[in-house]
Amino acid sequence: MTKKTIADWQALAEKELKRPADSLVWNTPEGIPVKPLYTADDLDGIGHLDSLPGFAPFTRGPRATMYAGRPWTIRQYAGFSTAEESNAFYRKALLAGQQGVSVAFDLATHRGYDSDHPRVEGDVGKAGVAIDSVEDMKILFDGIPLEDISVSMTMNGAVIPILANFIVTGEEQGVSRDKLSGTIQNDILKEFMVRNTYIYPPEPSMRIIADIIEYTAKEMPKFNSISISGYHMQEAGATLVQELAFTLADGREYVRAAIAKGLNVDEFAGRLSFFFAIGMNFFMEAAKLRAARLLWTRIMQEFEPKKASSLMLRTHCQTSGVSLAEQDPYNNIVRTAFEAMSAALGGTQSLHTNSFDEAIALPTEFSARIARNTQLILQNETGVTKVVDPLAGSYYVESLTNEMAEKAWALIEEVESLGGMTKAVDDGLPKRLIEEAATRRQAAIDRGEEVIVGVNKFRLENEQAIDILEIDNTAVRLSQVKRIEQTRRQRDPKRVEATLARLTEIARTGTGNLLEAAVEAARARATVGEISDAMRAVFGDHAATPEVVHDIYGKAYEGDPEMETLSNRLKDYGKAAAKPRILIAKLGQDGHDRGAKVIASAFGDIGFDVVAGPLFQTPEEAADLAVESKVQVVGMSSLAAGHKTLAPQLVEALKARGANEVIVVVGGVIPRQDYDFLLEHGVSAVFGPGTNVMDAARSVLDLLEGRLRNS
Ligand code: MLC
Ligand code: 5AD
Repeated sequence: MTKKTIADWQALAEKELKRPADSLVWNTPEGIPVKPLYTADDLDGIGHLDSLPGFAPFTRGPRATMYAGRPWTIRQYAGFSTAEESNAFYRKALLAGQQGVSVAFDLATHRGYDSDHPRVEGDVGKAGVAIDSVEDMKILFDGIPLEDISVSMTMNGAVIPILANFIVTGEEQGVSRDKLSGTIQNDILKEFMVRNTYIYPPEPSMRIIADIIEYTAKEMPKFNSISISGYHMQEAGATLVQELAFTLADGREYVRAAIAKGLNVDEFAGRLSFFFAIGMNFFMEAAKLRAARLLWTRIMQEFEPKKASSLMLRTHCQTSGVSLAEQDPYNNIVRTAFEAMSAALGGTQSLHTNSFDEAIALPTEFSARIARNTQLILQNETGVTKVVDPLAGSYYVESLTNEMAEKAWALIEEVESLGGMTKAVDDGLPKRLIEEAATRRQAAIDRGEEVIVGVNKFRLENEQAIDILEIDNTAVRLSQVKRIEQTRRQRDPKRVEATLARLTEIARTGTGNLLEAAVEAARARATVGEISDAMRAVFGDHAATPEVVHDIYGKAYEGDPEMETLSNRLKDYGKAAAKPRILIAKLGQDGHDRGAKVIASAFGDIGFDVVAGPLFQTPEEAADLAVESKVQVVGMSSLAAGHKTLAPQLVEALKARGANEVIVVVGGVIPRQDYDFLLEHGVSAVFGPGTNVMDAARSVLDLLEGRLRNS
């Protein structure tokens, strides 16, 4: 047989297809043209191919034996309601095969408010567990031996009081801080970009990070000082290249901050860790992790470390929340299993698999069991743990690894040319690029170009509601308030005052370590809110101005008759009444604003006047803004489960201002079980997850036209 060439293949392919083979090229959102065929030729010139696991640049994994020696940690992120309830959940999960703990705090805690603060009424205990002081933290870890179980805490805003509480909890459990193992997220740059649970402005926030790196480097050798996170970028709509590039650029910035603090790179670099999302682009996600390790080594070499571990990227991964759907939710089990497999093939060190009810609510015991078992089955039944980096040498995956690395490196260089990530964040470049990508993707989904099974194709005629976890947040808040009051009664007020004063002083002068001072305050039973306020007094609060991208959604629909009809209807309405104006409102401490941003930018392109409200408003503040800006509609976006408290309050606040005619609609993560409640409390329409934005715009216009006819 004569050896066949690519030209032979192409000829055969075109015969099969009856069109050019090039028409099979898939242009991914990353701008990577994925070809239908990869061959040995695609490996020409790729430098990393002969590397081995355990050795720099670690493309094939940070450990020599990887999962053959020790499988990744099954670390499910969880937390809800009170410390007692979350503790019971962790203990059961550990008995059932989970290997590490990962704490989800509620949004009040994230933003440094005690549960009795008036701004957090809708948030306490909702999206995570409420923690106000060491007393709560001790309950959270009761019966969980902190010398054996590693604990991850997702905390960025109130990172100083939370880590201080954890250290004191360890002490009081008899585990000194040098024995505590785990990870604190402590990654503020991505909060400014996408996750929004910041408290202070960027500069003092960077100092907090450097102080934590310094303290943990000296005092807590087993603790990972940071979890540099791209996860939330992908959730917010970033492409995989953007996620990879901005995350590594953030990492570089933190290294610089720690070095500027006087640390030697080898003192802390081995305890930096990472966190990526794993979405549905199966091979590209695995390639992303391989490329991440390769590029991190390249970045760290600049700092000339002596230890190999300083060059090593270790990461946690979580399957993608945005890839999951409310519709036909059992499909999510399948999606998550594929994503988990991809994370394993990419060589993650630790993994969270999402529950199938993700798009609707927090996991129930049942959905959490399936999510955990997905990993147990992968580890115990599929054989993926037996071989290190099984995708190595694949023409496709090696090319992807190389291409991802090259594309991400170009973006990292662009960030460098702006002066590094803090400057780039300040300039708004990453946020803007991510929002553009998010809006583009929404349009592709709404237009059916990107298929989501059960959502925009193969949709069920009748959806059945599933059982979900409901949290009575009034009860949680009242029990938290009771414990805060008890703690305040039992502590020595002078000691509290003195430790807080010292913390403020260290914040003011810039000398001394903030975490070290906060540990003293936590020992004295100062609360999370009080410790946060002691620094707020010097650092102030960070407030971001919402910006909305234009002409991305509209461009995707250019010339589309659906868009023309809707725009014309809007124009007609504008002639009969005022131009339709909508306030997109975010209430409470819910900082998940991808949905709000996408809606604001799409509605703007469709022809609404859009007022993009700031984050973290109270219902009263949003009502004031609605009245001042003379909107006819308020669209409240809720992703953190506060809607049953906050939406009725918004309706009442509008009424109290005589703005009864303003239509209130609610969109976001709203379980079907809550629709009637909201409609009975003055909400005119509810748009759940997966709503087509054009449909939502039509519904809002229907409501406006209906109101006009009845007026
Ligand atoms: C590992 N080890 C091995 C080995 N593999 N030893 C011998 N042979 C092998 N093959 C050793 C390691 O060196 C280490 O010891 C120990 O075993 C544990 O392994 P690890 O790989 O370090 O795993 P782990 O402890 O789980 O740490 C993983 C991590 C860490 C480094 C990525 O940072 C982590 O757990 N991160 C989790 C972050 C997280 O859960 N975040 C949730 C975010 S949710 P030693 O002594 O070297 O340490 C979120 C959502 C939201 O953010 O927005 O709210
Ligand atoms: N419990 C479990 N998972 C959670 N997530 C967020 N909060 C919790 C919680 N309290 C997960 C979801 C979400 C991602 C940010 O983290 O998967 O998409």
